[in-house]
Amino acid sequence: MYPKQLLGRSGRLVAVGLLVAALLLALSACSSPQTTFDPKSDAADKIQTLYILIIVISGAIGAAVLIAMGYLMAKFRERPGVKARQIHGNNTLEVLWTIGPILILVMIGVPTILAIVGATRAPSEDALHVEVVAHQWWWEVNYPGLGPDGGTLTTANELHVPIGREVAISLKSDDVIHSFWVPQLIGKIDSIPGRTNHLEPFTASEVGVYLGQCAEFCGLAHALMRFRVVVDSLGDFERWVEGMNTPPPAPEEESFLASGQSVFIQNCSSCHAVAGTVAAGRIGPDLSRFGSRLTIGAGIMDNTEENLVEWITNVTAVKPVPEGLPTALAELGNGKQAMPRFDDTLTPAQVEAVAAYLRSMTIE
Ligand code: HEC
Ligand SMILES: [Cu+2]
Repeated sequence: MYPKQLLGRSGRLVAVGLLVAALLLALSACSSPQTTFDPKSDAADKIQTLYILIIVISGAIGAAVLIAMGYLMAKFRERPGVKARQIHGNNTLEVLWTIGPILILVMIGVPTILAIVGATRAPSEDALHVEVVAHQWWWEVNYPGLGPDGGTLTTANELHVPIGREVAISLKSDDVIHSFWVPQLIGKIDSIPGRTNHLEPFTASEVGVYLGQCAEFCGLAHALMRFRVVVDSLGDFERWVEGMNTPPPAPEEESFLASGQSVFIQNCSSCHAVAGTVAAGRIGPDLSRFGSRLTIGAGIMDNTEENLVEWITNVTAVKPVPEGLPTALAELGNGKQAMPRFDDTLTPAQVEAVAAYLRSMTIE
């Protein structure tokens, strides 16, 4: 009868409610795009194995302690007329509960340390090298050697990597500390100003699009500093590299797209580059073949005509970047500037034209 005495009727209801809530919370994590329980690379697999090992061991200990506690509380509860036995030490027990935890810590510690040391291993010879530079609040992505004539291929907020080939990502920061995390593939590790950090080389095992997120508070728009890792088949990856390296066809003279291009060159090219054109600004994300990108604004909205127009018209309505130039970012030095709003300098028709021009540059 003791559980009834321990917990009143309402107490039991609350306990059941809490259990159900915890279960629902755990289940809701199953379908999240940021889940760590659905690894799609060897490195993420390793982390999951370690995680499950630790959960199982600590779960078993937690259960054993709770069951023993409940049993002992019930068995040795106060009874009228019975006096508790007074015990002063027990050598056998003390030896056991010293050795037991040591063994448990070794079981958790050895694989953990091996995994940490393994994470610092050098990439294999044919690994694909990607250099990521974190900016407030977007990601610059460079592929040394993959650009035209063996130069660097640059893009932003979207990493393409081939399936089945090792990928070695190095991380830098242009301003404050950020952190690179793609739960299903790799991470997380901080990008620190003045340092180059290296993620554990990983090999993706399934074609798909994986969500990444800055995982270190880095200012106002930190939560809106996302990115995508696109795992391509080998053929798709080659097509992507080739597409990025092919200069986009010049728009037909006097056309709508040509007017968009000239708006772009006049208003945007000081900050943005489009490979194969005169636009070569480096302050904002590289917009080469922007039409092939999935998202806008460091992964915060889908790349649609409507969203792009909204972004260019008034960026501050969708992302809390500092307003006006020179900006708070510019005061940090570093030549940094935020994306300005264009609703007072461009007409709606001009915004539509420049949006159409950017979206016209796709990869077949
Ligand atoms: C003063 C520099 C500056 C100018 C001028 C500028 N931008 Fe930007 N732009 C930025 C910065 C910085 C970002 C990154 C903002 C962020 O995501 O936090 C950005 C982001 C973007 C993005 C999203 C890129 C991505 O990878 O998702 C687009 C599209 C864009 N700008 C278009 C334009 C267009 C079109 C113009 C001209 C009409 C323009 N920008 C003018 C600095 C600028
Ligand atoms: Cu960040």
